[in-house]
Amino acid sequence: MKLYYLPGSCSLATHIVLREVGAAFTLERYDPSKGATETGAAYTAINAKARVPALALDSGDVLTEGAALVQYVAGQHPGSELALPTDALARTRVQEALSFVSSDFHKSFSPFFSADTDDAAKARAKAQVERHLTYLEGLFSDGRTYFVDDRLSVADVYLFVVLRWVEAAGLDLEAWPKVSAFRSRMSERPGSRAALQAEGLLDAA
Ligand SMILES: N[C@@H](CCC(=O)N[C@@H](CS)C(=O)NCC(=O)O)C(=O)O
Repeated sequence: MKLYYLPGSCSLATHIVLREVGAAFTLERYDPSKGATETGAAYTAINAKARVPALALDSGDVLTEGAALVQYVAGQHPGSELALPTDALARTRVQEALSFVSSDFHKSFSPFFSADTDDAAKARAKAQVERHLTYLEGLFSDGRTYFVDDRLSVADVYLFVVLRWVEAAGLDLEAWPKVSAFRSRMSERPGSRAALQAEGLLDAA
C-alpha cells in the first residue's frame, strides 16, 4: 500500500491508523504547488479530486476520502485495538463521530489554511471552531477517555489530527481542558509519535 500525504494535514489520520495497526505501507508526499508528488507523478492521475489522503492498494485500486480510508485500514485489521466494532449500533456510533470530525469539524478550519480568506470569514470560522470545541468539552465532561463508548476508535485518531490545528485558528486549547487532555493523550500513542516523526512534526506535536 502507498499513502499519498501532506505533512500535518488530514492525511495524518490515515497515516497514524496505518502505524497503529502495524500495516505495511510506503509514503509519497504530495506538493499542491506543483500538482505533483515527490517523485514527479501528476497527482490528479492518482486522485482526480486533487486532495490527500489517497491510498493506493497493492491491487491497483486507489481509495480516497479520509473517513473511508481509516475505516478500510481498521477493517483490514480486526485483531487490532482500532478494529471496527462488530455490533451495528456501536459501529454506527463510530461512523457518526467520524462523520462529525471529517466534515463539520475538519471543514471549519479550511479558512485558516487558505490564502484568500478575508478576516470576516476567518472570524465566522473561528466562532464555529469554538462551538465545536464546546460540544466536545461537554462530551468529555462525563469522564470518558475516548470519543465513542469509551473505547479507542478511528474517530479518536481523526479527532486528534484536527485538534492539532486549533492554534492555527488563533485559539488556545487550554480553554477546553478536557479536550486538551484528550489531545495530549492521543499525541503520546506510539502510532501518533511514529507518524508525526515520519512527517517531520514530532516537535510540533
Ligand atoms: N473530502 C476529502 C477532503 C480532504 C482534504 O481537505 N484534504 C486537504 C488536506 S486536509 C488537501 O488535500 N489539501 C491540499 C489542497 O487542497 O491542495 C477527505 O475527507 O478526504
